[in-house]
Amino acid sequence: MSEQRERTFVMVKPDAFQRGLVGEIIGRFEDRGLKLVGAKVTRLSQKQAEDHYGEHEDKPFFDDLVEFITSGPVVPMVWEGEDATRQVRQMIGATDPAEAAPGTIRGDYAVDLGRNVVHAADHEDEGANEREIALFFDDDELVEYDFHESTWLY
Ligand code: RTP
Ligand code: MG
Repeated sequence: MSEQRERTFVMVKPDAFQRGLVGEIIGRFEDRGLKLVGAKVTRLSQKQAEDHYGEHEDKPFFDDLVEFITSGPVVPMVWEGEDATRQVRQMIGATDPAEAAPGTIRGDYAVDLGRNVVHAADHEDEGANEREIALFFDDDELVEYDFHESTWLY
């Protein structure tokens, strides 16, 4: 993995399973040309959810957020690419889907602030990727591979 090729943490949320949007959401990142290096289907424990969203523990919406994210399956994933964290945040759109631009994942598939179909690590929080990836994956669950012989495909 070259220095510029970041790994970023992304997670399909339970509402996407309810609405049959799991493949659609994963496909957005694949279509963009990012490289999938880790993924699983799982359901978060209360503790995992509280750790994952620990930065929000004092917010009034924390209990609802934990209840929602533990309400069904999720797909934690790791995507790799140049400037991947910032690119992915742009692709998912604003936190409130009502504010998210059409063309973004939330802007195209969601309307409710509490059910915004996908999570991504915050590109303004430097430790976010490392912390979130470690919460969901062991090192040997992330796969290193090349796309063909190309210098521009990851
Ligand atoms: P996420 O962490 O899930 O990717 O979302 P985000 O970075 O865009 O937004 P963040 O500020 O981290 O908030 C986490 C999730 O909490 C819910 N939320 N509710 N009621 C409210 O004011 C409120 N604010 C945030 C959202 O579902 C958001 O995705
Ligand atoms: Mg966040």
